Amino acid sequence: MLQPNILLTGTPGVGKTTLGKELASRSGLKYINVGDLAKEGQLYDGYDEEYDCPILDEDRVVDELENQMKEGGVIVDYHGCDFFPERWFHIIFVLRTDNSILYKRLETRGYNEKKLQDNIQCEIFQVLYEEARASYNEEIVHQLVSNNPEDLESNINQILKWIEQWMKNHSC
Ligand code: DAT
Repeated sequence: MLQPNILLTGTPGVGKTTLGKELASRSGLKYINVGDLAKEGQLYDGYDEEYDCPILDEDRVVDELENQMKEGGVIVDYHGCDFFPERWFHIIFVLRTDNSILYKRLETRGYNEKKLQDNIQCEIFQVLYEEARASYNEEIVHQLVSNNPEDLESNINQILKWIEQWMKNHSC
């Protein structure tokens, strides 16, 4: 494996997609949005009436991604991480956004009040950060502030540097 696999996780709206796509275009790594992948392949296992969204078929998602993850050089974007095999990722970034900023972003997306409140609570209780720390070696789990365009730029540069270093350490 000559390129690392990176997981971008965090509450919906924190900026995973924005960061992941930009990072992919600047690093040459491949970007995979698990939500889109599931939609395209209909990798669902029922429907959640309370949250008004399809339930991800986690096993099929893992099967679908396995070969690409073995090859390396993949940036995975998803608001969850406990069902991915631990061996897949070399580093995990949990994006974090201040509540008032996140609220505005999700409002712009047209989320209803319940969905808005659920996601804001998820961010307040750092649910995704705790999930990442519980599912992976804590040493590879890092938080990144994602409030404004300056944060985005600095996050990209930080991750690009990490990728470069990883590749140096793993070249033969
Ligand atoms: P996610 O993929 O985590 O759901 P997104 O990348 O779609 O989030 O971003 C949600 C919105 O916020 C979108 O309109 C772009 C904007 N955004 C993302 N990161 C940002 C940042 N660092 N500064 C300002 N706006 C940002």
